Amino acid sequence: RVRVRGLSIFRPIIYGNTATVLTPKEREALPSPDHTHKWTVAVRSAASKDGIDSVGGADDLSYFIKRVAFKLHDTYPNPSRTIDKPPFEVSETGWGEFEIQIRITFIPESGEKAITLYHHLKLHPWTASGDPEPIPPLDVAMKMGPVHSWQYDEITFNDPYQNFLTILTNH
Ligand code: SLL
Repeated sequence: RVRVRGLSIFRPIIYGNTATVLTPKEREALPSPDHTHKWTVAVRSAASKDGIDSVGGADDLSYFIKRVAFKLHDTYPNPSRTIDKPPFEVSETGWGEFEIQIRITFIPESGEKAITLYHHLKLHPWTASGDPEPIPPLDVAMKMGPVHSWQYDEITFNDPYQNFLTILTNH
């Protein structure tokens, strides 16, 4: 296996979450009535045409990502959620914000080590000033609509193996 020395190649991704306040009806239907929000945490291609709402298709990162493991808060059953095919995302309900560990494993051809990202799950609305403010009541937050919290990043591969480089560039 031959490395292409001196070459760097990157792939743009976004990772983060969307969150929505549960309606009273949705809450009644849950086994845990203390849950207030539904949310989705995901790793997606930043190069996809349809952005954060897309799943699969043009957004398919599986040509170089083999697996994404999302480590949730210990209050969740089976907090380690491993996703082996796109969309690389986990949807849950809950009541609180917490740090999610996101471990990305690349295809074996890459010869690359897994990388770990961190995302603070955001449930509550952003404030205009960015200053901490009291969390608005749920009925107010509901009217404000879904909360989005996404980060852009570039996964860079230095001195990639020739065959991995071919996989990346031919996609
Ligand atoms: C907090 N440090 O106290 C955070 C922890 C944990 C949120 C938030 C679990 C739901 C379930 C859930 O929402 N955990 O019981 O399945 O705010």
